[in-house]
Amino acid sequence: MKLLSATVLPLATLMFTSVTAHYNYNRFIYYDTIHEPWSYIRPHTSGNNPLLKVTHPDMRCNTGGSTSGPRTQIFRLDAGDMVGFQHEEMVYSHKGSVAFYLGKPPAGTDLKSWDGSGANWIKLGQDGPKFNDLGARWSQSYAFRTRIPYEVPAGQYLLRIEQIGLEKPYLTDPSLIPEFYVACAQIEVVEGGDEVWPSVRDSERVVAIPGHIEEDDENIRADITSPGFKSYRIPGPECYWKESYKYLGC
Ligand SMILES: [Cu+2]
Repeated sequence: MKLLSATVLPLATLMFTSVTAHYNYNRFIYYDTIHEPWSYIRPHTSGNNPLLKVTHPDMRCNTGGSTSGPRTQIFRLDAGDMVGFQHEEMVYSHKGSVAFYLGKPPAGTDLKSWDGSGANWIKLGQDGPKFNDLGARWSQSYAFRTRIPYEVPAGQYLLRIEQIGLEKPYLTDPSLIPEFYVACAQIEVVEGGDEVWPSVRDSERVVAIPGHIEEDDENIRADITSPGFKSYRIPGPECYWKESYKYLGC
């Protein structure tokens, strides 16, 4: 039956390519609008290749992303708005957690020229596995979304996605770590919330990148196919804003 094979074939292709192909979150999402590649997202030179070293400065905004701010536009939005990142490959993301971070340039540095350094990052939201009797279930998609919490004060920020591929060769070669897929959008929160940006006194939840995840964190080497895989802590700090705790997976 033609109808049946036409329905099944793309799915089979999808399942095959999802084992091998990598991807690249280069489209910024605002509600239902999926922008052109690299609009509002700092260009990087990694292509579809993941980052493999959690302690490398490229973890901030990917390779080249610390200096590509001046040629990237800033997207204006309000606290409470829905945003996200999408990639263009015909594959789902690898199984693994996803987290959204917000970074604020230090005083005296404008957003476009900030390289992402310093303890100026907080986690906004995250998504990890749900466990039931059959094991772990992961959200796998082309796109991940989050809400800008209502507390976020007006100002300019880097919005960063960090999706971790946990299916990879660290299980046979412990010197390797999983695949990190990272991108930064430049945003300005116009109508912001009442709270202030966290001070360094909140240091446990205000982090530098790299530094937000330890190299020996067991959660970046979890054996997710093992029958003993029954719990998981999404790497990185706790989410910062209370709004995040309510419904952004924190
Ligand atoms: Cu991969």
